[in-house]
Amino acid sequence: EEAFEDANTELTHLSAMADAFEELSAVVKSKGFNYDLRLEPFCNACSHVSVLFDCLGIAFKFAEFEYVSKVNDLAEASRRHGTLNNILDFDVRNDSVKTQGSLTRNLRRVRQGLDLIRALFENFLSSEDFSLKEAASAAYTKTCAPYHAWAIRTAVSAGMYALPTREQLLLRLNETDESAKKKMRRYINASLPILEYIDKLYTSRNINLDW
Ligand code: 1PZ
Repeated sequence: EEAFEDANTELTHLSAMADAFEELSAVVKSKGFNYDLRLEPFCNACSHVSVLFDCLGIAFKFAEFEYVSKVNDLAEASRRHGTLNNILDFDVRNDSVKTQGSLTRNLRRVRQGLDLIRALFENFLSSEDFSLKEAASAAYTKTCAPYHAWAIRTAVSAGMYALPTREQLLLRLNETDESAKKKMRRYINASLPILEYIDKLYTSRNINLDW
């Protein structure tokens, strides 16, 4: 009997991702928005997202490369800068907040990636009639497309046709519909305070979020 119960709570990539964001979220929630969050635990949580890319197939290799290299840049900067606040202070001082490749800009993009996944999971949960392609397209349109160049948007919408089906995704994640939904819900709830925390880093310095 116990073995059957264990099968339900089996540690999958999706549980590891939910765990990582819940841990980070607990810190932000307990210490408040003035807390000086360190880059290292933040980047560790962000790196868990990469497992999703493995389920998407070749069409999203460029998205994976984009996302992973930005997370790696931030992780590499953690020695020099320590915290998220410090990278914003650094770029404000150097007038490089929105400069391509700057840490503050990379953090903005990674945040948009985390929001994309949140929106995708929301769509996934909202209706079983939503195909993965529809759920992902709607999430992308809302969270990232407004900030991406035309060529990128075009490539992404072409790539959407190559996404697996809902069933294929669940199989690759080693989840059932039920187990995946629970973990997606956990990620959604955990990511919200983190997204808000990141936004406040910008707005508290009078940097708008329209980019
Ligand atoms: C099951 C999940 C299916 C979801 C599929 C959604 C795929 C979205 C793909 C987005 C591709 C973005 C490609 C490149 C974008 C770059 O132009 C920007 C701007 O970079 P900059 O000019 O500042 O250097 N880069 C980014 O926005 C980086 C991160 C975007 C990738 C987010 C993906 C999130 C994870 C998707 C789920 C696995």
